[in-house]
Amino acid sequence: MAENKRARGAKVVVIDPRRTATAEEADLHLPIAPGMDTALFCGLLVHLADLCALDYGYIDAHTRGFENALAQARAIAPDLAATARITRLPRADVGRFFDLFRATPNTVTCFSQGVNQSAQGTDKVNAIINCHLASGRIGRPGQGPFSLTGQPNAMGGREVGGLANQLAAHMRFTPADIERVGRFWNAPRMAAREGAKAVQMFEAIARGRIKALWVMATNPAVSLPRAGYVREALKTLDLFVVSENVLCNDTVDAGAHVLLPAAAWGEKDGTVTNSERRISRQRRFLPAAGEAKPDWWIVTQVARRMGFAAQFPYGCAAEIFREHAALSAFENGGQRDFDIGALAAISDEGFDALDPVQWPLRAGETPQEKDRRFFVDGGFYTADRRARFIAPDRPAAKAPTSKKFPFRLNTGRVRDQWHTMTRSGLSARLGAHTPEPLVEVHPADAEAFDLADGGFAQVATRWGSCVLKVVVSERQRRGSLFAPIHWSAATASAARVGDLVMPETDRYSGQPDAKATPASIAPVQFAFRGFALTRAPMSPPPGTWWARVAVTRASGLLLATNEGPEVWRGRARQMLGTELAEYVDQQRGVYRAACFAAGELTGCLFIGAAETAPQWDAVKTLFAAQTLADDARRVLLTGRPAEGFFSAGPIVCACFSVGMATIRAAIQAGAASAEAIGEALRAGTNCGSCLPELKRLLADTDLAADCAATPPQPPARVADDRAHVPTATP
Ligand SMILES: Nc1nc2c(c(=O)[nH]1)N[C@H]1C(S)=C(S)[C@@H](COP(=O)(O)OP(=O)(O)OC[C@H]3O[C@@H](n4cnc5c(=O)[nH]c(N)nc54)[C@H](O)[C@@H]3O)O[C@H]1N2
Ligand SMILES: Nc1nc2c(c(=O)[nH]1)N[C@H]1C(S)=C(S)[C@@H](COP(=O)(O)OP(=O)(O)OC[C@H]3O[C@@H](n4cnc5c(=O)[nH]c(N)nc54)[C@H](O)[C@@H]3O)O[C@H]1N2
Ligand SMILES: [Mo]
Repeated sequence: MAENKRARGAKVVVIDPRRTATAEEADLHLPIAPGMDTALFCGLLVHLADLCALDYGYIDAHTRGFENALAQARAIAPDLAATARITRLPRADVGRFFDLFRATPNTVTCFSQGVNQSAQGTDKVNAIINCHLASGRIGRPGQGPFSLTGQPNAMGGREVGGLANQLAAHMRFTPADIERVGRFWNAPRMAAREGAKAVQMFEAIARGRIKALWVMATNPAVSLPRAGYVREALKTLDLFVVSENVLCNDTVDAGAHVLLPAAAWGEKDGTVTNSERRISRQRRFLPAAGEAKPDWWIVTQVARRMGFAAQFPYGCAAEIFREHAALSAFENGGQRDFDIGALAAISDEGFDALDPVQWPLRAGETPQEKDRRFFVDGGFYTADRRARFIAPDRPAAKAPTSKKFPFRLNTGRVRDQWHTMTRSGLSARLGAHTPEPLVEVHPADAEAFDLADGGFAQVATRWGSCVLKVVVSERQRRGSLFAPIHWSAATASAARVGDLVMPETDRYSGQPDAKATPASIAPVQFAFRGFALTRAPMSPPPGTWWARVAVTRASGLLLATNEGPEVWRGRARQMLGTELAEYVDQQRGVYRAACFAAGELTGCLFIGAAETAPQWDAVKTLFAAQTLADDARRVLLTGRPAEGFFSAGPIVCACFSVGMATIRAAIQAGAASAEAIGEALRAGTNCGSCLPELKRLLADTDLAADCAATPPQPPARVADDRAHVPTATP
């Protein structure tokens, strides 16, 4: 997207209550009031209608229900002023967005969880699709509504029917489809209706309606709303099976009776499908660890032992794929979009060599490029082949804020972690960017609620509470809080944000509203801060705030505590080992200890007054070394980098492990643009996701340079994540 903007002048509009890194790259950012997207797109539809910018040819030929949808849009957002008022956006910005959309036929509306994860998610999506249908901007290159599915294989999951409200191969719970799938599989006891969706399912477990559960490749004790309730529900099951890559996570720890070791993505064979319907082979590149087996193999074995050996004869992924392809084509006749019948007889060798292919790929047809584009000439997958305009409901928050819970808690992702961190949390490089669980607060709210940047706060909702590090940021909306979803009981003392999220769901999709729970926030004081580093993961001391961080060749704990140096001194031997070097300064509340074994640093513990919290960047680099030179050992307990050695600071570019201090130094040495930083340090030249941060650093450094007369000395040497230790100090 950034390249399209740079090379061809594409305009990017970001609609997000927060000014995200994506928004910083945009031509226009609309910090919409939470949940009000339906109003914005209703306003847009009205605007397009009033300025005669609709494609009535397309509407008449290929759709139904337009008049009704437009009337409802008018009722919700009659004009620009009303749209601006409901969405709480500046009128001029709404006007600019409407004009841009109207004047740009090649418009794609990409949306993900800010739209979907909402009690009005389906309405929001329909309001967006209505604008594209009404302007005929659908299916042509560069035009269309585009749901960015989040999981790498979210589309593949839908193709195989991995949802409570679908059968396999895009068939539904209609009598004809149930009968068809049953006949194909010779399955006399087909499920006759939709199953419970995720949130409902755990309610059914809590009520004792579901007695056995097999959790595969998801960590619901962390990621579902009201995660504490989910955990309790899991404990009531008669049979609770988990297939996992990892030995423990919050779901396993909730009391799994059976834990099946599953191979991870790089350890198994299969296919994945991306958002443009392109199926790619996923090929194994690592041997499976220990006794781990692919999920398909595990399912096959269980089925055989339940007496279904004849129905589960599979010996490899290709065999399953052929059956999947055959079902997609079974009695299809062009009625169902998902059809890969052309692959139903693919050989094992053909499957192994399969290049990425886009569906539909019907048997006996040579697809033309135009067949690969849906909906340009209608042909929707409804009985009359016409698309339906759906009139949305008036948007309204499902749960009101109150005196007790005056904020809206918005939740989501950070750049360098994946969901519940069971995999990404193991990477030292990724852990360096955002090491602690946090909550973002607008400066005005921070002031009103006595919250300090870098301090701590308790965020509470009707459902639970967390203690998070406070990040005060202009990029946050007033009245909203934002907390990332990644931490769990496995990685932090009190940061499982799923515990806070309300169980309200969209009434059609069942998607939980994870972005708008009423919440409160209050400061939490810790007199002391610190960290511990050990070679093997240690169990955190009770009663302390902690967050676990992967560090090169070590396991890190960031600590915040009201227990003073004396208490920590008493604990150090137990935490680290017996051969300790210590440094104590009672007056200043400082305790530092380092443990060595055979010249190698094996553990350290730093505690200090919160105001002068010890920083671990320098110590971390020393820790990455095999052995420490004498001078490094001497300076270790000072917590400062050894002379001639320089800590790169918090990592900004994760691809090349380039730290903030290194980047600032390069800027001061003359790098005046993100490109120049890239040339000097490679930062930002691979995945590019740190480019917004580089630009922010450039802007900050300009400001600082205006204020400071003498710039700090550039470093003599630059460290990276991979253990540069001052053994050869110049
Ligand atoms: N690094 C990283 N990348 C990931 C993932 C990960 O865990 N880590 N997960 C993947 C998965 S499975 C998914 S589903 C995707 C999700 O991708 P996104 O949907 O981009 O991720 P979220 O962080 O949930 O961000 C949603 C955004 O919606 C905004 N928002 C909140 N409420 C509203 C609202 O009412 N209206 C609008 N317009 N915006 C709102 C939030 O402020 C937030 O910035 O990410 C995928 N990519
Ligand atoms: N508050 C809030 N909650 C959210 C969201 C939000 O934005 N806000 N986002 C929601 C979204 S969009 C998503 S996608 C979910 C994600 O939530 P989850 O799916 O629960 O999170 P993951 O950490 O991806 O969990 C995957 C688990 O499967 C394991 N695993 C990985 N690969 C395999 C495999 O091949 N086989 C097996 N058997 N196991 C494997 C991993 O170790 C991990 O424990 O969170 C949802 N929850
Ligand atoms: Mo997702």
